[in-house]
Amino acid sequence: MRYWSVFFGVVGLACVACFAYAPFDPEWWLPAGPDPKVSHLHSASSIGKEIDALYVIILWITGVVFIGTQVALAWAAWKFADAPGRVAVYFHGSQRLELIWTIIPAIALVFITVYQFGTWASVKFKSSQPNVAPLAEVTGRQFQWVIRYPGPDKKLRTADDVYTVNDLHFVKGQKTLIHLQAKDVLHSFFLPQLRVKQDAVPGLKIPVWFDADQAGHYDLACAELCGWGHYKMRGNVFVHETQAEFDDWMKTTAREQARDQVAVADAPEGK
Ligand SMILES: [Cu+2]
Repeated sequence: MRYWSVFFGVVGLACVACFAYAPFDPEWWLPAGPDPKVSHLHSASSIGKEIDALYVIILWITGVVFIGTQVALAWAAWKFADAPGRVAVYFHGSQRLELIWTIIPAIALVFITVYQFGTWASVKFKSSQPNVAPLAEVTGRQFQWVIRYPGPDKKLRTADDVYTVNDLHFVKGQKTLIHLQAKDVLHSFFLPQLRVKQDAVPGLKIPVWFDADQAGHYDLACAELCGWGHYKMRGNVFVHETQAEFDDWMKTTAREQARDQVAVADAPEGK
């Protein structure tokens, strides 16, 4: 019976075919920026390109191992298929084999740990944060992202603060810093096209920075299962082409916010 050998061989070939096809379709693997012509196979953020390069290295390592094990599996299933009169051989483990399959993965993991360290430092270390005033304070709560921008006075927690829910705005090409926090449980601030993922932890204010080299619409998501309404924490990121465009948006939003507050204050009792 050599069906299993054929089966494992075909599965291996199908996976290799997917692997070969992936570079030709930007939606297959890593999410790209809004303009597929510019961002084909590239994240739209400066740090995202470095992170993608790490993914590619890891894909090569795991790809080679996968193909190797798949070929070995198909070969063994073929060669040692059940045959009339053949008796199975019993043995009690092999120290040499166990050493080999412990040491090789350990070397691979240590290599990845050391190799990615520079990227990790440039994403997460305080010393690599851009030296700019925070754009906004982003608070995860069940089940929305509340985003609070300092108003014209550039100070947070004053009367002219501007709020949005699930909508984050910033300007193309600018290194942008936010302060991330959580009100109730753990959430995870996730910008897939920009390769940003950071847990929001109750009691902590965590600085997070990013940028985008294309204007347009991106996704904001919560990547931590935070309760029944987790799916509602899907938001939007709008990257403005220019600072002037961003300022216009901010002014309009502030005006609408002021109008709504007046409307609430003027509403008759009980409405
Ligand atoms: Cu959440």
